[in-house]
Amino acid sequence: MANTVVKPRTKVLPKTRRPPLHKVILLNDDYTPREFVVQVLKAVFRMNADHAYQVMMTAHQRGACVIAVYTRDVAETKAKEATELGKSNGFPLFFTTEPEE
Ligand code: TYC
Repeated sequence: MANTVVKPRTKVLPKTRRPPLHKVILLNDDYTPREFVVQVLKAVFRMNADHAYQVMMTAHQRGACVIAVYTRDVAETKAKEATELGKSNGFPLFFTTEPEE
């Protein structure tokens, strides 16, 4: 048989790795008004009033609170935007990011 077609025996698996996620963390401070923190959480992280209040109180009582996970770019952009909102209103409100383990 001159024209035998040989099928490859190895299966090609698709590469479906998801990008690593990064946490956005809200830090407590003694100066930013609670209501302002809630407004920022609603505006930048699209939280409803109840969730924003809970997250703000967790940071207030424990010192910090993980508020969401995103791809690195989105996490860093949102943390920066939220921190800038505080700064432009004269508050030391601070959001940071950290890769998820
Ligand atoms: N601790 C602030 C106050 O008592 C309120 C606050 C809560 C500030 C959470 C920052 O991440 C924060 N006015």
